[in-house]
Amino acid sequence: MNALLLTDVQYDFLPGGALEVTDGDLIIPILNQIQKKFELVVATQDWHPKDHGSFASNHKGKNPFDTTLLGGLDQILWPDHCVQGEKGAEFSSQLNMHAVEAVFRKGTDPGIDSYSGFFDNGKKKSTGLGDFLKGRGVMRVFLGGLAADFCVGFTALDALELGFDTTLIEDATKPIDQNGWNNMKQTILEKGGNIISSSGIGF
Ligand code: VGL
Ligand code: ZN
Repeated sequence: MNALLLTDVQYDFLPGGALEVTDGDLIIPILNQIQKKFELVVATQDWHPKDHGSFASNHKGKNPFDTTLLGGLDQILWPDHCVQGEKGAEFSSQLNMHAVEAVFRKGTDPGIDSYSGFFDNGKKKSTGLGDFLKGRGVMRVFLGGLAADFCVGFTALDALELGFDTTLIEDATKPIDQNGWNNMKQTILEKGGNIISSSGIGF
């Protein structure tokens, strides 16, 4: 069974959002188009409390994109984004959510960030996504969404570690930073992941 994972297609990562990804909106028609090829579609949602430790605003004297230590881990500080219940945390109304069977929220603990849809950055807590997919008999996962160099990439790396055959759909994702994305792609390929174009989905 093949599953499609829609990663964080939320207003704050789209043009005009608090942590906007350039051309992030261009992936939405592609994600809508490819959903019909999959028997299972799930989504992740970045879902932070206002006092989240990844927000620069919660660290005196720090600015967005500065770094700090959070819970003993290196942390990039972000603009406030995807605050629980706010517009920026909502899925784009352009994204077709009808076929999405489950949504996995992440980043809810103020003391740790969570890029991957499977685990927080310290691998302390699981979201349940891995068990859900395994329970549904999923062997192969395909990924798209935002942002390529953070949440999509780290979700792909955890999927590989959990033993899923993992494929990133390159035209269905966009990065915050192109260099970071080049490095992430390299790592995904080295760990056995696949990177394809949506036109190359072979079923
Ligand atoms: C993300 C930075 C902070 C993402 C989430 O969805 O890629 N990036 N929070
Ligand atoms: Zn976040």
